[in-house]
Amino acid sequence: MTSDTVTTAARGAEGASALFERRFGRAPAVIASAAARVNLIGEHTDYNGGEVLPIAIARRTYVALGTADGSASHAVSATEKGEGSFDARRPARGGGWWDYLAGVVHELEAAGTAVPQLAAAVWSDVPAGAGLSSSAALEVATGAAIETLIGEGRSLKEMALLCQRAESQFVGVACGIMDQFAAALGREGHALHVWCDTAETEHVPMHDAVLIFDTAVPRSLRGSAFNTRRAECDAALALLRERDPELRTLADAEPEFVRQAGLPDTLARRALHVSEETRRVRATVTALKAGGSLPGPLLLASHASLRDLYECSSPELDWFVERAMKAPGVGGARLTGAGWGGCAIAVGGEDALNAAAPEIARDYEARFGRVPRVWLTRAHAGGRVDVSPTR
Ligand code: NG1
Repeated sequence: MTSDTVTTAARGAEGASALFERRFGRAPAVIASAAARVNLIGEHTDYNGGEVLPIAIARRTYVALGTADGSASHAVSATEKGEGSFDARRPARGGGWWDYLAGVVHELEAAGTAVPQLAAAVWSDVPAGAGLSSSAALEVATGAAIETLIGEGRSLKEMALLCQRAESQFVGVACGIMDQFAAALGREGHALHVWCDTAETEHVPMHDAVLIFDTAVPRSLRGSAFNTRRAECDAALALLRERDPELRTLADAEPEFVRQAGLPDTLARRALHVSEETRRVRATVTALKAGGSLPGPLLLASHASLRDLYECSSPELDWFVERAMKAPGVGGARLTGAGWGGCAIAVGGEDALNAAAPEIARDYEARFGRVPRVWLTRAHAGGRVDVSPTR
């Protein structure tokens, strides 16, 4: 993995720089990058004030940047079609991939930072739509590049918070803070423990290899079902507050309190998942801090809860978890991300995962007629500046 990562880093910065030169006829002033992420445990807890434990992975998005003359900013991408343009003074949503860049500029302007017109070139090896948060990687890389260009001294954490506002308010995807935090604050050899209610974070040693398995099932239900779950969680919290007006978040509710609250069945199941999943994050963090590996049983319990209580799994994701657990040396597996298709993970020894991956992929294709995508990763660095301006 290490040599792969080095190659990717060199290719990414060079790719962004070469694209910039081709389009704009000069070298970029700055290049910054941010990572894709995968969540180890803590699913559907971020928007309920709970805890999450993602890692940044060895797939990255690079943004090469300079200032532009004239009254418009321009953006090109090595992977996305179409050239974007927007006015950095008054960015408006256009429906294109460059909305993520325009959104970051919009939030910077809203925070009182005057952003000059920009020229931007994007290079990425993060697959879009696979549940690896390609949008957060693009936002954070953009934010880090602009910050380096204009030098207002914002930290990566402040930038991640600003990027989350860009995604939820400008682009209009009501996400929590997990994705941008992982893309920005991930650290090699560590998972990122995030308290989503206070935005506090800590790095927890995590040296396990993680197999990411993309079921290649389009997440067509995801948007509407995700919103339904959010509404159910809000409704459950409102009812629990009738019994305990002091209850701050759904994640704060103890499992026993949820069980005895007499909530309507569906709301009780959603609330119990959020409550227990947050406590599974804490138990996982404790195990990692004690020098252990990711505890397989907790990952399996998380999956069972997502399947039975939160009802966001799919036949393909359930099949993967069951099949992965039959492979020698695999210690745990679960769906990751919102569910309803998308990705799952398995953990265990690197050799075991390497041996299991092609066999599982072959069986999956035979069973479902879809070709999965599979990556083996470890915890990598989040946001960083790859090339700074020479002042
Ligand atoms: P995915 O499905 O990986 O995009 C979504 C949310 C996360 C979190 C998880 C569920 C977006 C952009 N991201 O992740 O914030 O809520 O679901 O744990 O909606």
